[in-house]
Amino acid sequence: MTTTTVPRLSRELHGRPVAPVRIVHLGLGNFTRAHQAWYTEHAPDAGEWGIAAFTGRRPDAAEALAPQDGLYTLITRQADGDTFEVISSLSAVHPASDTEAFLGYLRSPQTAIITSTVTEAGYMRGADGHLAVGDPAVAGDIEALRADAEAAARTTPGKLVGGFLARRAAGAGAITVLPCDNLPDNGPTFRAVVEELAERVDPTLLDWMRQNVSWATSMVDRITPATTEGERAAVAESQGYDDASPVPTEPFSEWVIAGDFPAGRPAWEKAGAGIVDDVYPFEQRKLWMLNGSHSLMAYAATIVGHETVADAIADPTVRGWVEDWWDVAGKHLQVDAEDVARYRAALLDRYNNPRVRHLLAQIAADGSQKIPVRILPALRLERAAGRLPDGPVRALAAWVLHLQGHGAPVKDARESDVVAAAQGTVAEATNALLGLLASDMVPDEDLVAAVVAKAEEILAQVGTAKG
Ligand code: CS2
Repeated sequence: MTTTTVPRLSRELHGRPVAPVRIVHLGLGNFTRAHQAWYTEHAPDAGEWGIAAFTGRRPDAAEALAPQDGLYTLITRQADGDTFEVISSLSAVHPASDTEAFLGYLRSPQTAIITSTVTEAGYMRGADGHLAVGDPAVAGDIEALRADAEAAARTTPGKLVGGFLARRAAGAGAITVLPCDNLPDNGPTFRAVVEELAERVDPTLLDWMRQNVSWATSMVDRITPATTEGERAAVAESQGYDDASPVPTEPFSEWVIAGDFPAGRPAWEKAGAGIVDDVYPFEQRKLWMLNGSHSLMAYAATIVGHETVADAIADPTVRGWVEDWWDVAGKHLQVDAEDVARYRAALLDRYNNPRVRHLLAQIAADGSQKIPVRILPALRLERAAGRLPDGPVRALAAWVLHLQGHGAPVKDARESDVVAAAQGTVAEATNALLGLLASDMVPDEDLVAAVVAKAEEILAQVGTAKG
C-alpha cells in the first residue's frame, strides 16, 4: 500500500481546533467513533465539548489515533457509494491504563459527563444481576481502592469509584454518567454495580454520589463493523491523506437519551438525538428486534455457512428464521403494530446493505451477556403463556450448537463457564446453560425437547449456503 506517499491525517491538515475536554469516555472503539463522537461533532456547540477517550479492549486504538491528534475518517457506506468525513470531537485519547489522566479529568469541574461503551460484559455483573464480587478483577479493584484511593482500577465500576473518590476530594461537583451500551435500563444497571462497589470501598462515598452523580439512560444504534486494510487504502486514495484508523459505518443512526445533566451537555438533540422521559420502549424495540436478530444470525447463519449479515439475510431460509423471531419479539413490544412493521422493513434495508461488511463472527462474541437480554425475555413471556414459538427456540438452539463448536468460533467473557455447561447432548447443554443464566426457566422439559428438535433442523441446513 502506498500510504507513505500521502501525509498523515492531523489537525494541521484537517479539522477544527481542539475543544476543551468536558466528556470522558470509557471504551474507545469503532462504535463510539461512529456514534457519540459523530453526534458531538455535529452539535452546534461542538467547539465547547471535547471528548477524552480511554481505550477498553483495544489498546491499539489510542496508538493509532494519538499521532493524528485524535482525528479519524468516518466512512459512511451507502448502498451506492461512500462518503468520507473527518471527525474531530476526540480531544484526547489515552490507553485504559492511564489512571493519572483519568483521575485528572474527574478532578476538573469542567468535566460534566462520563460516557461508556464497555460492552455488556464491562458492567461486571454476575448471573444474579449484582456486581460479580467474586470475580478476581472486581475483588482486586475493591482491595486496591481501599488501600489507595488513587490506585489503578481495572474494571469499569472500579474506575468510576476511583474517579468519584478523586472528584469528591477535589470538590469538583456534579457530573452525569451516560452509558451507551446495549443493555436495557443501562443507567440504573450501571448505577447499581458502581454503588455496590463503592459501598465496599468507602460507604461514605454513597452519600456524595447521591448528591453529585446523575445517571442518564440511553439507547444507541448504528451498525459499525471492524475496520479493514481496504478502508485505509480507500481513504488514502480518495482523500489524499493517510488515516491509520478510519471507521466504516452505515447511514442509519439513532440515539435516544433520558436523564439530567446538571453540569450541562452538548446540544445533541440539534444533531438528531432524541431526548425523552423514558428510553425503555426504544431500547426494548432495538435490543429485541435488531440485536436479537443479529444474535440469531450470528449463531444459526454461521452454522449454515454464512460470513456476513448481508449474505445471511439474502438466504431465504435465514431470512425466514429472522422473520419468525420478529413475529414473536414484535408481539411483546410497547409500540404499536405499524411501528413494528416499519421497523422491520427498515432493518431489512439496513441488513441488505451490501457495502456494510458486518461479520457475524464479531456479533457472535459474548453470547452469555447477549442471549439473556436479547432473546430470553421474549421466550420467558411465551413460556409463561404456555407457548413454544420457533423464533426464540431456534435462536437458543443455535447458541447451544455454537458453544458445542458449530459455526462462528466461541469468544465469550464467561467462556470457560458456558463452554463447560455446553458439554454433552444438546438437551443436557440447554438445561445447564439455562440453569447458569436463567435459573427461573428450568426445569422445562418441553422447552428442552423443542430446542433439541430445532438444533437438528439447523444442522440439516449445513452446507446449503451458497458461496
Ligand atoms: C451487534 C451490535 O455486535 C453485536 O452484538 O448486535 O453491535 C449492533 O451492531 C449494534 O447494536 C447496532 O446498533
